[in-house]
Amino acid sequence: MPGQSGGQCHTHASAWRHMLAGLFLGAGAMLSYGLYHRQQAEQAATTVQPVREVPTFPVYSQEEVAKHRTLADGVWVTYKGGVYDITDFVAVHPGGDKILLAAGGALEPFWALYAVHNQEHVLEILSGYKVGELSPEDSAQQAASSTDPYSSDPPRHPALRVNSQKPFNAEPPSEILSDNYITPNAFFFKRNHLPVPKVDPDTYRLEIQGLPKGPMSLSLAELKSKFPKHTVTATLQCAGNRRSEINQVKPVKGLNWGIAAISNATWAGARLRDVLIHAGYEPGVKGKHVQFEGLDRDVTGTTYGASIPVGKAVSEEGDVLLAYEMNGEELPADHGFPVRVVVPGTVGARNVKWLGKIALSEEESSSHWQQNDYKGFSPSTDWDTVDFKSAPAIQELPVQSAITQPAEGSVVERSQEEVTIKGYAWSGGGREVVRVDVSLDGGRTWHVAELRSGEKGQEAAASPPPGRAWAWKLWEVTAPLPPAAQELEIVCKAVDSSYNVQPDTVAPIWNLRGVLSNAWHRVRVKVSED
Ligand SMILES: Nc1nc2c(c(=O)[nH]1)N[C@H]1C(S)=C(S)[C@@H](COP(=O)(O)O)O[C@H]1N2
Ligand SMILES: [Mo]
Repeated sequence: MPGQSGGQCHTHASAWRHMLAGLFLGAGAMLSYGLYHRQQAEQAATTVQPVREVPTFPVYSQEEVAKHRTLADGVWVTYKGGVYDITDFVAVHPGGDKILLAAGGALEPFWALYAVHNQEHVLEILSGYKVGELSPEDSAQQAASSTDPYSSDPPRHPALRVNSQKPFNAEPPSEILSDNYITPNAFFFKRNHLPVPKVDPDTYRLEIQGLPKGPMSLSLAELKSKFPKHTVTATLQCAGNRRSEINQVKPVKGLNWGIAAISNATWAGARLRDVLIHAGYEPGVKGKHVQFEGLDRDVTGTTYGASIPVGKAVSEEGDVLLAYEMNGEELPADHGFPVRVVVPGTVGARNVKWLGKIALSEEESSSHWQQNDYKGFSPSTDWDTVDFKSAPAIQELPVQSAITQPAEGSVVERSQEEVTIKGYAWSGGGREVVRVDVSLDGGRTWHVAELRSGEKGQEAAASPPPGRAWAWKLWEVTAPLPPAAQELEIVCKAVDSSYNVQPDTVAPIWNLRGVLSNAWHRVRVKVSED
């Protein structure tokens, strides 16, 4: 299994289930192995430290631990001064063989990267494999050297709702989301699979491969000076936006995003098309996909990666950018400094941050996130039957809308006589949202909302060119309170320029990864009689 990043914590979760099953199946063998080890440990304990109290463990030096790096020699690891023989655990480790990377040394640096391990039941499992104590000198030295790979992550705004601290994943409170047509950088949702890499803009090079003019690279200064600066306002949405609603139907793996894993920014940079042409691209050049690699890496050195169809990459109307600015500022660290790909109309996952490499290829990116994640499946597909090869990678996203105000569970005063509803609407592939319908009675009757494409009072004069509506619309409607209602079920649904509509309920679009969640958004509020 490739990189176990935060994004795959989900993968871990089910893997844990598989592992537990494995534990049961292998319980007999393991139990006897465990007993054998305990005897060994006890024998060793008596030789090293002839004391009566149990349990005592023998003391090992780091050098001794380091001799156990293979299944043949036994796989030992240390954690907080304890020594563990996890030879038998390797086969059932949810993250597979990667556990061997820690063999002969400390778990801390790995667990720091994959925070999914920091749970009580994981420690419990580990404690069953304890065979010794690490010598105090080696233990102290380890504590000093095991650094947190997330320690150089940038500071973040305290208003963000954090879904995961390491790697950092957060969304703005939904009320804030619709306050601005252009989401301020600090509030723009953040979705990182790995630690934020530190990139020196002076030595940065963008590698370009698979094009007629041969492998080449560009410095940041060249990217800025050799190619015209192009500006695009585009909404970015994570495939997992609104996963929490999918979770309510039946739990899935993944970050429990609310409705705000979506934001809108004005990006500026070089057009990917111009850079590809600079590298020799012309019609007829072989290659179906443009692959991207990030500079963020997991412990094995595997980088984040994704790809898009070449047609999107080279199209003049595709507006794909190698962006170095976000809302008039240099790209913030969390959003890909110094350069990220912005693929308007396409799922967040393909908008690769901290861009290190571009390659034209006959194949899609081989990365985990292109091959085994970010795909949609039938509600009947589960983790035992799923075949990731059977579904295409998500690229253009479906039509979406959600209510940002009022909040779920809030109270509307009867004496106000009316209620104002606000939200956002967007569709993938450059399809413009042409209408948003809002209901106060669960979808029996509807009001048509007013749409806007700019900050209040400074709306865009003209619609975007057909097929290039990359930015969301904010919408608002004020409707009379239904006379007798004590509770309102507020619903919104959007229609795009292809007359695509949102499904009315979540259950029929449930999928095991909880992606593509775009059912009618529903918010319940109480009407108070004052
Ligand atoms: N290099 C790199 N690029 C990445 C990611 C990542 O973890 N590493 N996450 C992807 C995902 S899944 C999303 S939704 C968007 C989020 O972009 P943002 O953090 O700027 O909102 O970045 C994408 N690009
Ligand atoms: Mo995402």
